[in-house]
Amino acid sequence: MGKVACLGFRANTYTVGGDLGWIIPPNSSYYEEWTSQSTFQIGDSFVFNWTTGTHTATEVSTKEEYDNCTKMGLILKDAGVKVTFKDNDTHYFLCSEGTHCEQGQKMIIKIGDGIPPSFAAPSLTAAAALSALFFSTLAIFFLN
Ligand SMILES: [Cu+2]
Repeated sequence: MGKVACLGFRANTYTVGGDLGWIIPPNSSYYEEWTSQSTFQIGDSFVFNWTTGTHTATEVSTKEEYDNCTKMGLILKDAGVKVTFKDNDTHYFLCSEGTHCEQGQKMIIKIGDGIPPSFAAPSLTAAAALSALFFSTLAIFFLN
């Protein structure tokens, strides 16, 4: 019965870039187009494959670093490396070799709504504060 809880949840494994793999793409929007073909969910995995050249799957922290091709971050150097995401979040990947990123070897992976739980939490706190305010207002009403 343990697997019943998983009904309706199907994690997928994607090969980044499809048949092309993770290389300098033929056009700079290639990976943007590839990611736009799918909606990614928690539990999905991504395999970075390349058979020619030297590449990395480097995850940078911010959109700014991504836009600027900042080549510092979590660097995964092995072809065939598989990355699995466990939370909704937005991940920025680029290749840190030479000018590969500048030539379009970069990709944004959005899991779910792309908003990490740590950012979703404050809205829950705000809702709790709002209901506390509502109940205290109610209490004052009855006291009068
Ligand atoms: Cu590269």
